[in-house]
Amino acid sequence: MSMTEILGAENIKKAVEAFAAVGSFNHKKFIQMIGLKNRNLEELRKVFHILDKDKSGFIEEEELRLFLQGFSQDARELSAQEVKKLLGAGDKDGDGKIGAEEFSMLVAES
Ligand SMILES: [Ca+2]
Repeated sequence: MSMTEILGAENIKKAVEAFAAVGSFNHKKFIQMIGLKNRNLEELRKVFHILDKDKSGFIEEEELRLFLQGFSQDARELSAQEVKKLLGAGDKDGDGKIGAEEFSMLVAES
């Protein structure tokens, strides 16, 4: 299942366009706009697995850089500072990456 099947192409387009400017990314607003909060756990897991490109079970820094592209291929990359902020918000146990549980928490907090 693809991101557009889970979240809808229109939602994704709007959310990605809203944060097109470098440095403007706000994960809470993005998660709200893209409708992630309204998804069930199974759908959240699918989204997580798409973002976890190498299927390591974690979203690492490199994958966070490509976070927006996980939703839309032509989206921009996140800046180093945006990655740092997103990681800081999502990495609850401080291991430098975001696991599936942490991803669910990040969505729940948004
Ligand atoms: Ca990974």
